[in-house]
Amino acid sequence: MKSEAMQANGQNGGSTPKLISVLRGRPHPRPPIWLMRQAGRYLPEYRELRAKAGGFLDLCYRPEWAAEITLQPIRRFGFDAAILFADIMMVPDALGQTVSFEEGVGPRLEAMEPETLLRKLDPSGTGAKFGLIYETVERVKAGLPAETALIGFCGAPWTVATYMIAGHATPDQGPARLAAYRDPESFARLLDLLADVSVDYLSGQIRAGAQAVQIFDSWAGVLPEGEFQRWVTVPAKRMVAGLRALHPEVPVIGFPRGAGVFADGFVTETGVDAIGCDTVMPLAEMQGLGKQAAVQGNLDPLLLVAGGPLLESRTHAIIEALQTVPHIFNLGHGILQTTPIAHVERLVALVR
Ligand code: 1CP
Repeated sequence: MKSEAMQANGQNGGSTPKLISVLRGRPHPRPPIWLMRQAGRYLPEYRELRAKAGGFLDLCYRPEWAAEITLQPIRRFGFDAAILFADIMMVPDALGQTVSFEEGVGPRLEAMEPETLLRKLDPSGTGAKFGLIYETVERVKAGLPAETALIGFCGAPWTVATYMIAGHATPDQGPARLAAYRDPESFARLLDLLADVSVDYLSGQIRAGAQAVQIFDSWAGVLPEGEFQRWVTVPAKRMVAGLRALHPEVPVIGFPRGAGVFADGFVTETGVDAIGCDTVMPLAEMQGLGKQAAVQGNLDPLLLVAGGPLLESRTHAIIEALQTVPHIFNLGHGILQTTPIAHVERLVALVR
């Protein structure tokens, strides 16, 4: 499957995957499809490997396992893109904050105020852990068909900071919002640090073979106007500029979940190549955004669990509405653990 040329230039031997050409602004009659969180617990082959690993972090830091998990949904469904198997918590973990994963719940971090984090974090010590992730990317790349794009990713500074400050997810991310109101200067310095480390991390993923990158801002939607600008748009702009300077050819997908009416300004100001759209974004809005950037989303993950005629009609509606703009078929948020595999198979068949 791997060719010399593909290894040598990281461009799949000259043939551009459909997903990459859409990210560069070319609409396609049958949109490329991948699903956020496409590797994971809804797959029996994931659960099997997961049971063998000591913990979730062990899985992320074992390149041969992480690469295998990244490839599992590609083998099963033939998606147009693979996304690196890792987590947005790699960055705080590599910076030296204590991170663990609670079974069936999610990340647990040692909660700290921004000022304490700035004193304790060590950006010079990330190399060893990031190196393991880059090795995963190299392994995936070597096992991926030329037509399948490889997407690298990281969390956006705001979303990562919400976990670093509260120690876990809270319904409205109150602890981070409060910290930002109380000490905006320290908060800004923390986000700048996260943005710069994340650019370095994504750049390493790109050098290892990632052909596009996605920045997950899962908690963008809890911020008022001024704060959205300062903590979501400004850091994304800084990251896009940093990445462009290093890798001008590599498309950047922004995913400011819950951006709503701020989505348009986000695209214009950050210069992202594509915007991920959540489940509540109207298709008419996506059509408008699609004049400036590629659009990705926004099927409701619960509708994929339900399946049936509504899944079929909604899938057709999304594809039809976005036919004339560069569009990547995806969910509006990560796939749910209870999703029947047959529904994913049906979705891929419908889109194709
Ligand atoms: O126990 C397990 O097996 C772990 C479940 C799991 C998985 C499969 C977690 C814990 N993370 C992941 C992988 C992961 N996380 C990927 C892999 C690639 C793929 O898409 O296949 C990606 C892209 C992420 C990104 C991620 N992690 C986000 C952003 C996207 C989103 O869903 O909003 C967030 C917020 C996280 C934190 C996280 N990690 C894991 C969980 C359960 C959570 C969310 C918990 C919460 O709501 O706070």
